[in-house]
Amino acid sequence: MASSFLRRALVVLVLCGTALGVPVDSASQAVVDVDECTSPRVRRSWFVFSDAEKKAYLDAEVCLMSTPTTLKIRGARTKFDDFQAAHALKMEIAHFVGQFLPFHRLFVWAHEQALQNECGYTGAQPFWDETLDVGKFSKSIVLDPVLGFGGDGTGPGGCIQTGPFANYVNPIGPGYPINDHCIDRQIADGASVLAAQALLDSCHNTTSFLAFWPCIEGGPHGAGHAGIGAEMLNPISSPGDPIFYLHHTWLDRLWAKWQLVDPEVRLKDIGGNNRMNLGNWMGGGAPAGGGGGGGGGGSFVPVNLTRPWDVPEPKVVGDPGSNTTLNHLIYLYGLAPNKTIAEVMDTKGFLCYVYD
Ligand SMILES: [Cu+2]
Repeated sequence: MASSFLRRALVVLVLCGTALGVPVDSASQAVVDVDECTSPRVRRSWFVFSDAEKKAYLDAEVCLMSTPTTLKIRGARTKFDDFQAAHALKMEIAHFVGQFLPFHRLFVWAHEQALQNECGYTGAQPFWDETLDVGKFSKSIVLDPVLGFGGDGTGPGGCIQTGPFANYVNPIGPGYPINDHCIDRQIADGASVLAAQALLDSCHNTTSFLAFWPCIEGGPHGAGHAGIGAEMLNPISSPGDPIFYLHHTWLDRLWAKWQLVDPEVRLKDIGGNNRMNLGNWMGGGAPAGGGGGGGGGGSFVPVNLTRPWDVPEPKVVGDPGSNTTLNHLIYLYGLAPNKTIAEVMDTKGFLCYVYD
């Protein structure tokens, strides 16, 4: 009882301390119970979804796309856009940094919550088992024109022409600019080879977070972004393609599986730099593994990473120095309550899900 009170008090304390300089919504001021997870949701592969389950998920995403934004994060018109907008604002401290995996874990969770709370979705967030599509993303059932995310982009704008998202007008991107455009893709089957099981195994066999995280970010992460291409390959605006969430849930699953090999140690193992070295993208290359955080892989496209005047430099909050610790605060501009990395280390904490 006392320790539970202490944990809650700490959460409140952390939140109050972050009001300075960090966008904090009213929901994040609430005291959050970090202990309750009696029946975790089970996240399953898209490949085992029934047709009805696929349709329910796609319908819910379309619903987010047709629900006006309430957060009004830079450039956003819809609740779907809010996620893309928040990702753009946070880009500089969310990739090639220690919070890469924890940040995207909370981000995907917030999206799953939005599907459920805003659009009545009753399932859990599915993932894309990319090992089944290595080297042949273009033929994946995930891209089915009816019960999937639609196919490759075609024509001058590279717009997707099929599927439930074909007519979506995306107001953000590519990159930081606020620009109406379609969801575009440029599938690169060659780049998707980084999703290979052998590469995943080599990541899974690492024994420290500082080895595991770059292994995932460089290879399997790059595979999904570069394999789908165009919007997905843009490190700032990639959540403009809804397939982003299946890809990042897949990466989150890899992390969760790795953590469960030695939970005593790995549910507390975190580290890394807090700010990325922009040169990782500017130089046209990718770090360890050759994939790149949505910016590398086999078809690198130079991306302008210079923040425009109306995008403030994202602040690092919670760490005493320049390295990522469990106290690092993950904030999502109101998409979800602010959380420390410590709070998202275990998917069976307040996040309350497990993987199939
Ligand atoms: Cu990202």
